[in-house]
Amino acid sequence: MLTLEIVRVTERAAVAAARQRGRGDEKGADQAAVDAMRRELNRLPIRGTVVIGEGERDEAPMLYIGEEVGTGEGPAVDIALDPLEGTTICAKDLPNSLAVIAIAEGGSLLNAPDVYMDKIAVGPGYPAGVVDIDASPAENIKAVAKAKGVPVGEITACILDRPRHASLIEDVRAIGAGIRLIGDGDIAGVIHTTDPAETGIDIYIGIGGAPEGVLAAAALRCIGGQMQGRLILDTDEKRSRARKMGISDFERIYAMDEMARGDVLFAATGVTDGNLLSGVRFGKKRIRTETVVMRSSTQTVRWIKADHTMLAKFE
Ligand code: VTB
Ligand code: MG
Ligand code: MG
Repeated sequence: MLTLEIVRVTERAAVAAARQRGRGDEKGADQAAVDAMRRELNRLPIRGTVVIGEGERDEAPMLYIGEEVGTGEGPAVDIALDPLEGTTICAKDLPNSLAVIAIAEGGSLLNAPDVYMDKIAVGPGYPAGVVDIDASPAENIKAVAKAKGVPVGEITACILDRPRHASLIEDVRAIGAGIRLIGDGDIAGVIHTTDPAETGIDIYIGIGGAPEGVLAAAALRCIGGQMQGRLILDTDEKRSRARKMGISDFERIYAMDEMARGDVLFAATGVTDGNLLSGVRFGKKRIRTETVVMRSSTQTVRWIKADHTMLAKFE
């Protein structure tokens, strides 16, 4: 039942963010999405705890880690969310910003601190272990090409455009593979590996946010694919934050199903236009949204195009 309920949560966060789309105001768009997502979450018949949210309680007044959401009746669940993934993308109206949520049984989502995570992901259809976060980018891309049965030159890797990836980018180009450099939005980057025919992306590699890593792992659990992540805990301050969240092995490599265990629900609504989801459209009499919602236990992936005509009620 929650599968459809959570669609409304991301839809309304996406619509709220989209009203601020292209305005150059990242904070305003983010705040609008957070407000809308929180309002809708509190209507769900759950006893939810935010485990991946907008930050610690002191710095995030809403949807902070540990906040309880829902009506307080119903199943106890863990919630990972990013009301507006890709605030800069939204502010510039560039592709692939999303409103995102994942819900799982209490205790099943990795309580990751808001640090960086090294990530690698491929979609379904590859032999187990085809990529390895400890192998070189060249080895990983060659393995993917071999398993796909195409030359390395026909593989495209998605990488966040950041100075920290300079040598990664160089290594990938050195073997002749292509790179889709993205400005932000690596949850979308990971999800795009699941449908290379549509997106043109075969593999995601690089360092992005750990919260986004857990959300991406939740999505891949439902569609299929492989992902590994390793938290980057390179200062005492980060290590002590990690320790407070129950993490003692700072070098640990997390497999996809160690970041998101058990039965997981995942939903994402497009805010700006993207490769798999169109952004919110404001029509004369309706608002149109596109959402993907999925469940790991049944491996169902539903694409929901919705028209919201009762605008007043929609607010
Ligand atoms: C990524 C990406 C996000 O932050 O996790 C990235 O998914 C982290 O890297 O959309 P930077 O600190 O270098 O931005 C975002 O780009 C923005 O939250
Ligand atoms: Mg956010
Ligand atoms: Mg984000």
